[in-house]
Amino acid sequence: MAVIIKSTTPFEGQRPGTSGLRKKVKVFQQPGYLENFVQSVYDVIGDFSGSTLVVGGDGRYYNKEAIQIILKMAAANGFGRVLVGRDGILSTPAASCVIRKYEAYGGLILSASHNPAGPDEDFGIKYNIGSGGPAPEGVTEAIFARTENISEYKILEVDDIALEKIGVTQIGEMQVEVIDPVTDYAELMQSIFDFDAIRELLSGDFRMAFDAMHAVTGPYARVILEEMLGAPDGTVINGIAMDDFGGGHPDPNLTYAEELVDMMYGEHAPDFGAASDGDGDRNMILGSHFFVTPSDSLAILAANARLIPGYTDGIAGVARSMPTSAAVDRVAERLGIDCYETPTGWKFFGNLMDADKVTLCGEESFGTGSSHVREKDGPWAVLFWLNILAVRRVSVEEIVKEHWMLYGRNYYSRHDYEGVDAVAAEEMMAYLRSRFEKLPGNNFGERIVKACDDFSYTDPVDQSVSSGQGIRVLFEDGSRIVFRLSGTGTEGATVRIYIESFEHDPERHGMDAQEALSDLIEAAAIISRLQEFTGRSEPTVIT
Ligand code: G16
Repeated sequence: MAVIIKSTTPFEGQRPGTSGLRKKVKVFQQPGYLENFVQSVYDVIGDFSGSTLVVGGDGRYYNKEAIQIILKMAAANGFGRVLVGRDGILSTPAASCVIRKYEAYGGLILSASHNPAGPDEDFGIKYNIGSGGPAPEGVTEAIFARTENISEYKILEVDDIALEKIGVTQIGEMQVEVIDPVTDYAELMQSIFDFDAIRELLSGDFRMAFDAMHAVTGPYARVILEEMLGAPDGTVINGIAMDDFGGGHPDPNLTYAEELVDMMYGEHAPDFGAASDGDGDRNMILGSHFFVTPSDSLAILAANARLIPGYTDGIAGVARSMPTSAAVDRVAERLGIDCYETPTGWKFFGNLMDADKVTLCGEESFGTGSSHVREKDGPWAVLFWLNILAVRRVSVEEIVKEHWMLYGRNYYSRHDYEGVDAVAAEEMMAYLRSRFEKLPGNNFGERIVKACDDFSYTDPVDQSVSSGQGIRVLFEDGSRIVFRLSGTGTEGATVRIYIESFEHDPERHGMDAQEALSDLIEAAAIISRLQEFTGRSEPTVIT
């Protein structure tokens, strides 16, 4: 078993985006491409010799091949042990859980999250640090800088390692330990939630459905919901994980989780419906004929946290990404705890959680989580809701409507324009920036623009500054429009427009969000000249 040093030259554009490096599978399959990125990670993360690395992915096409490369390179670079999920599987929150539990040096997670999978689709990789969370910007920037001047990588010349069975294999100086992907995570969930109460709920008339979208949460949901909590067989739909996710788009939203949505709005709709995404970090929550926006869900979890065994002592604080609605801010105010507004992307929550400044955090993009791990966590959010329902014994719709009565309703919607010409999208953003001085004072219908800016964040823990995080148009009545370009797409640009207004009057809580926001939606088109720049008049996805 010899360590081979192969000379290589940099590949262009290996800059990790919002959630690591995401590219088409074909890009990753180029000889040396993955190796360059992995070596760049190993080169900049410090002295890990003899320590433990966690490796796993969402099981998408190219997962297995990538893991073999990563393991052989880990051995050649001096790791002492790698913990890898059986068959190379670990959901993103489970990987975070394993990194923390076994005090690993860090982990490599293979996923392109909710993006479709298959030979012509997407693949991705990201490095998580010892706290279990995504590497902070300083580290991802260092990785990127290294990819630009890398000249060689190290790999152990050895046969592929068997990953189908639990057990330990020695390769070179390193141990490869294959672990059950579900066990540690399920134990953590059991330590947070009242499994007896949920079991009792599920044994009565209450009916639920969980859509795993043929992605990584299938095995997790079957073990936790059906085996441990006694939900009837068949509660988990699309539960067989496939390397192309069944040809679908495993993004749990009203557009892509079609089967679940049809069921929840059908004649015999279950009481509770939930879905998770490709790598298990996102969640969508539905009641019978009722959709809970992710922003409302975060606020409701925060307001009800004391009902959950893991949070009976209360929560330290909350955080949300800037484009997420301010619903949780109102809960924080009432609870007398801090609320932080961060840029988009989970990595910004890590420092706040490590410093015990926040317990719960979330994003409008179907991501919710807490300090139990350092990733957003789909099944955790589902169990949180089930635990609340088991205690309160009212419907999802009643919980949400009561919440609005108490706190007011934040009408909210996100419009995505996918596959837009990248140059046109940048030009539109530049145009918007050029209008910062001119817009304040202008009115759009009843609403008057108060201020415009490009969101900038100073991390309260390490004082690092992240600027250019999204253009905000803030109105005098508290409503707002946010424009940003996605950092996770792999084709062209995705323009995201986030629209929000606040309604205190319960008489006006029953509107459809698109209707309630229609004047702001129109204003967004006028302010950005979206159609002129991009040729688009209708969004690809509305949430
Ligand atoms: C999108 C969402 C973000 C989220 C990110 C990563 O980013 O808008 O809120 O943090 O995906 O999510 P995941 O890890 O589930 O892929 P962007 O940059 O495309 O807007």
